Amino acid sequence: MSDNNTIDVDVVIVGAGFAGMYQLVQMRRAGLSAVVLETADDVGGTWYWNRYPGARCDILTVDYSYSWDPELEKDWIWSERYATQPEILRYAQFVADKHDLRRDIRFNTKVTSAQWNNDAKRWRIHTDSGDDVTAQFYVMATGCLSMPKVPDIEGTDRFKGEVYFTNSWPHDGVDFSGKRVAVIGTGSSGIQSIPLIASQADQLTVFQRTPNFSVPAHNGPIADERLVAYRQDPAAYREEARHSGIGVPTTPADVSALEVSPQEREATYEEVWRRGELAHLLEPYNDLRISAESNDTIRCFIHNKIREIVKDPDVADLLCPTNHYFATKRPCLDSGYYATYNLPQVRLVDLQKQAIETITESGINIVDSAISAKEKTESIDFDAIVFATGFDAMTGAIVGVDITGRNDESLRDAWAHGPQTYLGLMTVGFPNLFMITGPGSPSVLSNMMVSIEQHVDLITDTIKHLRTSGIDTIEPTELAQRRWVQHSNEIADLTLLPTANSWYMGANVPGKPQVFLPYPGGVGEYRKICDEMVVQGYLGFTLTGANGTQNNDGVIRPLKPDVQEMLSIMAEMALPPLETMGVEGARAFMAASGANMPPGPEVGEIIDGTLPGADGTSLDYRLYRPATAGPHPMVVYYHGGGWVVGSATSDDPLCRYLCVESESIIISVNYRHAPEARFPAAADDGLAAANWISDHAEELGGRPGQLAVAGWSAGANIAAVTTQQAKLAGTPTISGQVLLNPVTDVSTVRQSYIDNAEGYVLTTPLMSWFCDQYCNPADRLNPKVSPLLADTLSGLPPALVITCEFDPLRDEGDAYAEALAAAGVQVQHLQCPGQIHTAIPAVDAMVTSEYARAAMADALRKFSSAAVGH
Ligand code: N01
Repeated sequence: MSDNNTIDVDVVIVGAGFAGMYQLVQMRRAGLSAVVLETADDVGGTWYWNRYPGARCDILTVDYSYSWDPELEKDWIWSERYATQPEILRYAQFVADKHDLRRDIRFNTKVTSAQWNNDAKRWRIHTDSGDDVTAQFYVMATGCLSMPKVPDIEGTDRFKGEVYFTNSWPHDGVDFSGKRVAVIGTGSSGIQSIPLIASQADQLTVFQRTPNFSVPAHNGPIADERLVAYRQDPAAYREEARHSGIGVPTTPADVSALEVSPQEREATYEEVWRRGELAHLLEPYNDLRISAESNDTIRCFIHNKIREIVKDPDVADLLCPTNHYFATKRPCLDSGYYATYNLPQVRLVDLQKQAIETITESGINIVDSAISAKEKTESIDFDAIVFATGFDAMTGAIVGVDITGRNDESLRDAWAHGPQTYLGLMTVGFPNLFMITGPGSPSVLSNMMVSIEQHVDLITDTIKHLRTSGIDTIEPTELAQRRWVQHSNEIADLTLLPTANSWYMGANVPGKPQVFLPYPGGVGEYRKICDEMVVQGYLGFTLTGANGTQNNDGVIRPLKPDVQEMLSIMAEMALPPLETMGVEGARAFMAASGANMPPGPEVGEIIDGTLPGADGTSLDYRLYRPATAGPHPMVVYYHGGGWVVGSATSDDPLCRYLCVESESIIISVNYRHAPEARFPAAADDGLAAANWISDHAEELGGRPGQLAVAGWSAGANIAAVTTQQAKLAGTPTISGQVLLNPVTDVSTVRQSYIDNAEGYVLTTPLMSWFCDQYCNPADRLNPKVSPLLADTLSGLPPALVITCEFDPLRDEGDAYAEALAAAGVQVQHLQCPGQIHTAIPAVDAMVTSEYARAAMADALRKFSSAAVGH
């Protein structure tokens, strides 16, 4: 204690729930002085406040237990599968007693504000007791669902009867016998409490704004099979949980819900319904989180269950969630919830049809939503109103404290448009402030106990590292934080999660920015990311100490999530490099793997034909015609494949996409391949094909004078060369060029050949092999293979040049775009961060590159309309 009202410690921890308690243990173990500040008069956090009837865990309590004290595994035996709130609170108290935690916890102490002192490199925390704490490290262990949502119903203060909030329930309980009770809200708290309140009350009216999915808990003794796995080797069991998806040992499925018969699916859903575990509900199929069609199968299954249980079909209908997919809002676990609506004293008011107009002194007035909002239709009197209306989740408790960081910036302002964090752990501008299970970490999408322990261990190891390395402060970099937020959102966007108005999105609190709050990539993957961050020297953090500043700026997951997933699958397949397969082997392999790609959209018509190449060889083409009335603008498309592999049909999905989205005829033309026909055969065929198509525009259904070229990789090389050759020859007239990952300089020496040499499908050795197959060293300076080396690029048609960050060809594509622009050519240059060479043609498979495909189609439309104008 430095003066009467201030204590100085190494670490201040806010909150004495499971997170704060374990953080205190770890700080003591590390030999650091720590104090915990807690508003309540005892430990327990969530389990201290949420004492409503029926409050229980919705993760098996055997999983929802600390793993850091192996003795606890023996000392504490849960009485049920899902322990009740009093039992979980007793567990927290038992741990506090066993480890004598209370001596370092200041109860009845609410933190009001906190300021970072940049000179002292310490935090000063103010409390409502008047005491201040200063500390080098400040840990917010305030929980994700601890700040009650402010009631947003007109007249809430007017009611003269009893008012209860599920999230701050009276300690002595409530007796609803003989009373007329209203419950507002049908989230987990409402769904757990409603059956018990109904069993006491004279009348119960439930006000439901959104029906929720709920599954029966089938509570009782813990299933033997689960206990066997756990008791055999508790440490291994816990370790499996740490590397799982949601922090509970489960076996991920590898089959889609749509790949099995309806009978098999039904039987599987019956089985998971019977098991009564949320963790297993999304487990049976691998696409319930990402495919609307698959999710519909489980949605319908639960609807049918509700209709089986609830006798009144109209009420059953109201209870069936139809405006969101299963698990896009947090699903609930219940004990007799749906059957409660069969009781004569229970009434369900659907707030989609009838709105709460106001709460009055004696009850609630509801109006029919279909009539004028002011027209009162019914007034219901109550003795008690229970608000089960939820929380300002994930951010509420953190910004509820007035936190001021470096540069006097307030955290509230910094997060005005949604929380900005690196790994959900720290935030820029707030040195040495850690959040346990903060926004941007798996947190509420996981077994909280597993996520809490991982964060506490990480924070502890970090503080120990700083101490032993003479480092005073740690803070994320802007880049690391921005890209983490983006990465987390990109994963969410691959799922159905952001489609619901959920508290995961902040949608339940009026005015709250709507962004997806937790990290949806799973606890195992998240743990791996955090471990890699540490191994890479605290990548994404700036560390400052007496010896200066280490700026470890960087991005921990630079690849787009779907690209990364695809690369992991390919890595598991351990395929031999393409260049080792021989020419015929490579061609056969590419043809076979192309057949497994999603087919792309339907087009109006496909015609296969032939046209003469430069030496008269017959070249295949495939014409894709839009379904709309023609004639259409035309695009000559050149496929990728390093001048060695591929065909007129090998980029079929992309050609279909471009046809539909740009409303153009796409003619994918083959060209002679190397090594049988070496340079300049492919280049000459490219020009010959463009001329032939231009000459036959009308008979092909195209509009004469509206001819663009497009290509991917070596095909983009041919497209670029064709525009140059056409300009020199004066024919054909080309309205624009779309160059996707173009080869523009076959010297293969640029930095991107070093940066992206291996691991991103197109490798530097493969590219060298392609070049060797196609041309001699002496040819490589020829602009017909290295269009970047042309004497001049001026006068070429407008271009869209797309390059990908993790592509050996990146730098030569970038250089071509810059050279075109320097030569006065109209260029749109799209650099795609986190993408690889093969991502953009993968229509319907690689979602994060959709914008680049859309840009290609958009450019083609613009080229043709400019050509019309011309
Ligand atoms: O809160 P909620 P909760 N007028 O936000 C409705 C965890 N938890 O306390 O969906 C009318 O889920 C609101 O309607 P809508 C668990 O993670 C765990 O129940 O926004 N209605 C919704 O129906 C859970 O998800 C356990 O349209 C209004 C309800 O109130 C999280 O805590 C137990 C309204 C709020 O549901 C939150 O659960 C309990 C208004 N003005 C909680 N405002 C376990 O089992 C809101 N609503 C471990």
